[in-house]
Amino acid sequence: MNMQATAKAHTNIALIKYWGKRHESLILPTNNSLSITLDGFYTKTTVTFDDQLEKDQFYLNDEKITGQAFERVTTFLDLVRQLAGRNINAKIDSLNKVPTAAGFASSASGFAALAGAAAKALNLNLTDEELSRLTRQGSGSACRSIYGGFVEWNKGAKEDGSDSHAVQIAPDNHWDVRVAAAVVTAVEKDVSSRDGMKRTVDTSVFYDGWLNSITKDLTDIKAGIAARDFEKVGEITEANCLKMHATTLGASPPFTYWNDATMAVMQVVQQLRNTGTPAYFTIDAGPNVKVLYLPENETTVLQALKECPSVTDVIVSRVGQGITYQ
Ligand code: 2P0
Repeated sequence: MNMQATAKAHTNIALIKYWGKRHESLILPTNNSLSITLDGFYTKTTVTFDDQLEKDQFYLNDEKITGQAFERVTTFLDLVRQLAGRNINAKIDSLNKVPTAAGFASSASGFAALAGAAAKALNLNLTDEELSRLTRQGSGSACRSIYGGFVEWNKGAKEDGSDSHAVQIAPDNHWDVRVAAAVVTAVEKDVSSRDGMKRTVDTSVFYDGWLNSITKDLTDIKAGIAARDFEKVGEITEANCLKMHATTLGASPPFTYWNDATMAVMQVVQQLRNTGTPAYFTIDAGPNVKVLYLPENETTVLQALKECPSVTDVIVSRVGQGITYQ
């Protein structure tokens, strides 16, 4: 017997960051987060369940993957098999159109596409909400990539995680904001986001301050998105990013994802604002900077970023769609 499905999911950029878990293996977050799904970067995955296979096989961009990355994928598939009540191995073929050098977590689009394809291949008929909840257990930020547009991940309150999933707050055609990824380095980060957020939760003297600021940031940014108020959304996005990164400096041992190139791009964005161009930055668990701007300022923003000596590449994304199947 041979059951196959293909799904495509885009990556996302958080405006209000997910930064910390209250449960490690269920991947339950300490705070709600809010993201934009991006059209530029995606993972397309075909999952083929085949009772002739002795174990799972995982190919990423035609390369056979073993070790920790394989284990994470096969452990996640176990969850899907359990839901379907099937004990059958699978071949996973993933095509990743996410330039890891651009600092976008491929785990978001990767686990969303994997969850969607695996669930469909096993005829689970999940709603988007059920799929988001399942996807969350592969990688937290991936639960937001099930939906297009502007997306909030509700942290939920239940111990079993049944109320922790993403919801769409506005569709992709609600507002044409753009995100430019300014690539500053291709060097692998030395603290993974998973380890970084754990160290922060466990030790940062600033973590309570971070958590206490989330409710207001979320309320305000959702009002800003509804009203398409770019300056409001940009200011909250940038401040939320700075607060998240401040928590790493208060951890023990302290760490930062920034380098001098990161700071140089932050200054370019500040300079753009000083000269009348609204643009705001956000940064994830790595040194690259993503810049939010409006279409009418695209030429000015891209030129300023490209002129920055620390920037090696600039990649533009628009607001993207949720998961699709082929
Ligand atoms: C986010 N990040 O909201 C935040 C901001 C990084 C900084 O979600 O452990 O790969 O698989 O749940 O989702 C990156 O963490 O972590 C992340 P796991 P994930 O986008």
